[in-house]
Amino acid sequence: MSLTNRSTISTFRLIQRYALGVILFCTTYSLEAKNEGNYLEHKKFQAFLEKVVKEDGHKKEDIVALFQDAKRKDSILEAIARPAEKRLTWAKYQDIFLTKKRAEKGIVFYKKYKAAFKKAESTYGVPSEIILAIIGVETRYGSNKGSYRVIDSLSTLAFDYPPRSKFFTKQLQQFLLLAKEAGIDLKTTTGSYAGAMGFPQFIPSSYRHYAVDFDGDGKIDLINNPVDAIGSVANYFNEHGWITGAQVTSPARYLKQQGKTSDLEPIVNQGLKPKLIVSDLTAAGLISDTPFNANASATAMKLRGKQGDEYWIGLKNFYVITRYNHSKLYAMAVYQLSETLKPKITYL
Ligand SMILES: [Ca+2]
Repeated sequence: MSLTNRSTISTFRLIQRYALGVILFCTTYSLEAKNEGNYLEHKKFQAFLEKVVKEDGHKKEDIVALFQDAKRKDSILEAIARPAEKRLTWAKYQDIFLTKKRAEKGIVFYKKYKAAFKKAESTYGVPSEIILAIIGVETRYGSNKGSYRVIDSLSTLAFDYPPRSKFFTKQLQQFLLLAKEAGIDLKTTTGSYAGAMGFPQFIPSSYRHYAVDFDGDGKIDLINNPVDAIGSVANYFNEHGWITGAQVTSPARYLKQQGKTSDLEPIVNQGLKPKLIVSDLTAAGLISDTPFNANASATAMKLRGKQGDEYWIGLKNFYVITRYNHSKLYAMAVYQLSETLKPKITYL
């Protein structure tokens, strides 16, 4: 092979490689532009920018600078499309949240912050085991507070997730205000795929309205301060109507009455709000294992458990737990974890 020929071949190969490189670069770039590009040119961002400058007095250049760095994340869109509460049965859900390990870690966490739990209980009337179970289910007592940058998750959901765009645009607006008030770093703060932050996973609007400075150091910090988190969860429950000392839920049995053809379907799983009263459920053949006041507001649930269908009657306090996360599986996991923890922390 002559030098000339070799040189021609290598030039050809170089061109080939270059062309391939250009194609690869363009493909990668266009994918990145779609998946990870910033939001400055996005129509919804521009409307948002006008709004927050006008309503909240932010400087336009500050917001633009911040969003130069905000990225759309497809993993966030995938996560919100299939939340655990919608795709899992109760049998599967309990395997995740009601483990021995989660209960054991809860006892360790309680011991460490016992004084704060006691104070939260006496200040807000919410039992320690409920506060503890919330923090346990949300973040395994602060060991998993979420790794998405909040600015990315809220931008992605506000600007690129039409079904919840309105809600997350509001959360994004709240996040900017929260940063000013609580000294949160807008660029580095991380949380869940839905922008929930800290030990108790408060979304920005909840953080602004329900978080409290429970250790009195002059700062409200749910991200690094477990004491503020404990007080804030209790305050959230108190503000949502937790009734001190009242029951939460009870398993029930379905006794089909002779001669009656109707079944329970029209009354079970009819939303989270307790719209019926206990005597309505009794009349339909759903009998609580625990004695309840016949006039108490109640909701009837049927869950697919490990041994087949389970019936439960939820009272007002069960509904209050669902104000934290609008799911009966979530509230049931919190309740059952709290019941496991209760006898173990009572005499600590
Ligand atoms: Ca504090």
